[in-house]
Amino acid sequence: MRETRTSVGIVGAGPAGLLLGHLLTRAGIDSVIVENRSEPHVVERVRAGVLEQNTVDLLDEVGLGDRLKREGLRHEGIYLAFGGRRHHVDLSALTGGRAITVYGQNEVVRDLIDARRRSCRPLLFDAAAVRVADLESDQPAIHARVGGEEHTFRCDFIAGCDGFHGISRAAIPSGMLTIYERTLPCAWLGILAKAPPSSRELVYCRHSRGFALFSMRSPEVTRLYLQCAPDEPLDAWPDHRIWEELRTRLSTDDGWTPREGAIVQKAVTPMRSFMVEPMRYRRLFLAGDAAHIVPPTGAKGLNLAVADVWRLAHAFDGWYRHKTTADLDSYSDRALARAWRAQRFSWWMTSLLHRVDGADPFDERRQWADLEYLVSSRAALTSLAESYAGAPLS
Ligand code: RFL
Ligand code: PHB
Repeated sequence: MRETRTSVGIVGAGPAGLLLGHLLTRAGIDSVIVENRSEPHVVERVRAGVLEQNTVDLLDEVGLGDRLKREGLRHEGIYLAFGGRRHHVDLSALTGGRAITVYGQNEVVRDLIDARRRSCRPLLFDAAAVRVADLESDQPAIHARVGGEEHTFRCDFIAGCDGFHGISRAAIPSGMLTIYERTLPCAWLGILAKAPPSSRELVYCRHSRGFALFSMRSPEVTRLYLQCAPDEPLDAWPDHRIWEELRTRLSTDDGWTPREGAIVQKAVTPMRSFMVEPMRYRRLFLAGDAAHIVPPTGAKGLNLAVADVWRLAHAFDGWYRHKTTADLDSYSDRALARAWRAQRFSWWMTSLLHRVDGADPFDERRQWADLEYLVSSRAALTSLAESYAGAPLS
């Protein structure tokens, strides 16, 4: 068995773990990242697409903005569609110039891996953390299997950035955490299609047959989602049925409809809300999906992961530079405050736009009234725009 020492041991090379590693390198703090999946798997995994203004600003500020600025698609608005009409929401005008950028999560991950390689700091793929241990001591350990061999990483701190199904959260003694959880009674069927986007901006659609979302990845690739049942078998959705359903839900009376093309990827994603409190146990800190999951309707998951590790890197910097624990001690409360706001917003967007099986006519009329009010009120639209474009990091 081999043993290595590092300052911060990071479990998981998703956006949270990789960005934390990058921020620590910039602060001169040593780290090791262990990731149980292979590099191609991590780079090719299709997930989020919408970056808030502050996520883009941060990535740019820390030297990761080149390709993002060249290839990312800046959107100053979104559309809300219902009753056959599309309503434009001018995010930028409503928020004093803030906007979102469409840039695939896998591209962010690719940029982060490249930066890590340039820094020559350890990033180990196919290296599953089996256990985090010695959490009661001031030198906790990550036990991992690296290339078939047992390896121990002895650390000052551990960052659990290993997503919802990771091992870090589970290592915290029972009774120390409070969990808040809701599994939603629906899921999203998502596809990537080789078709130039037929709208310049995203279209969030409420339809009596269920929610649909028109998004994109590039001037050649469209990303689309359909609300479906959580146990929906993919076999039930041949390509022609997906397009027919997307056309039915998304097409509007002005003649707009999604452009079709070859479907190159499809998957069903369950929807859940999940929060754990606190996001810290002694020298183990949780960040990103390891600590919270929001339904994807508000496009907040990746952005929250970025906000968490920005805060955490700052706190580690304070400890190594000045031996102060103030920011480490406030990390959980401050990260949770932002996460709960995102949870609130994602929940609201989800209930505004999704069909609820078994909803009675009262619920349906109320949902409709919510939408009518939203698109007719500058105050309501400003509230939506403020949350969707994202609050500055603070
Ligand atoms: P990740 O990305 O899940 O990364 C965790 C990493 O940890 C690894 N791991 C381990 N490594 C070593 N040892 C172990 N024992 C390990 N166990 C796990 C995993 O292999 C993985 O590489 O979590 P992270 O970094 O916190 O990032 C969170 C984001 O991935 C997530 O919040 C977003 O993708 C959510 N999301 C969206 N967020 C947005 O901000 N905007 C969006 O537009 C948006 N759209 C989406 C989304 C998520 C979706 N799905 C598929 C869940 C759309 C979809 C469909
Ligand atoms: C995406 O493009 O994948 C996407 C966009 C907006 C969301 C969720 C996902 O709310």
